[in-house]
Amino acid sequence: MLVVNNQSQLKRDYEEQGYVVIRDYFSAPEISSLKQVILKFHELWKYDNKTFYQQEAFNSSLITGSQYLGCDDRVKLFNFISSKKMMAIVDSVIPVNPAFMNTQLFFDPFNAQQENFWHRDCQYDHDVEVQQKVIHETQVLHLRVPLFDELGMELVPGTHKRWDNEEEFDVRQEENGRLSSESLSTGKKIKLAAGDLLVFSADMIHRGLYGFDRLALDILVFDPTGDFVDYVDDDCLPDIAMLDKIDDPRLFVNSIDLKSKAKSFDALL
Ligand SMILES: O=C(O)CCC(=O)C(=O)O
Repeated sequence: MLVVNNQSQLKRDYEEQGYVVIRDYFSAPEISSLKQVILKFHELWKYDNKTFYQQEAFNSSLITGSQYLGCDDRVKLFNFISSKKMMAIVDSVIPVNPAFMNTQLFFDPFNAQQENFWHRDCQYDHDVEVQQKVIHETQVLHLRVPLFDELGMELVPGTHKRWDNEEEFDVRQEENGRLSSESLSTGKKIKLAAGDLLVFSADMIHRGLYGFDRLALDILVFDPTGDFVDYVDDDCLPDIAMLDKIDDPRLFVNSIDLKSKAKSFDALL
């Protein structure tokens, strides 16, 4: 196991490149216990979302919510998300009041012909002009935990802080006859094994690499100075009874506080 004893180096690497990969960070028992909960969610989710799954899906979300998992499994998941190992990384990148946003589970599309695609997460919320601005502001952090060995992700290092070059823009936005599944000369493939942790900025240019029947849990965390509280779903947060069973609940308490501030503010309007 790699001990994260140099948190300022980790932060420096993340700030420079937009990502950090920590090999062999989680033990086999940690991954196996997480896998039990995630597979339960995944089977129930696939059954319930059969058409979507078979036609186009490549991920699900809201894993910590109450729709598919019972209290004990949710507490297990909350404890994994806010475990000492995870918080050591989160705290080094977001040192003040990091807040939990959501979880996503990435799998291979049912249709093996379905292609992956380059994107920045912010492009689904903002037009190009606003994207150019928000990449210089606070960004959401993805913590990817692969449950099986997988081909991993392809990232364009540094693009959490810089705008696309012409090739990147045309491919990502599908301009000038280019497709978002085409390769990029600036892309860097990061192969991942079960037990590794990949931390990357949601707004850097990236794409998932399909194959090996992957299953990867992404935990999304944000800096409270950014305007992301609306993305937090109440049902995905622990209730009071669950908070008592979480060893270090501050990631969730910070989201609960931000949500309640936002609600009080809305009530004033
Ligand atoms: O793994 C994938 O298919 C895409 C991952 C992704 O886009 C993300 O984590 O934001």
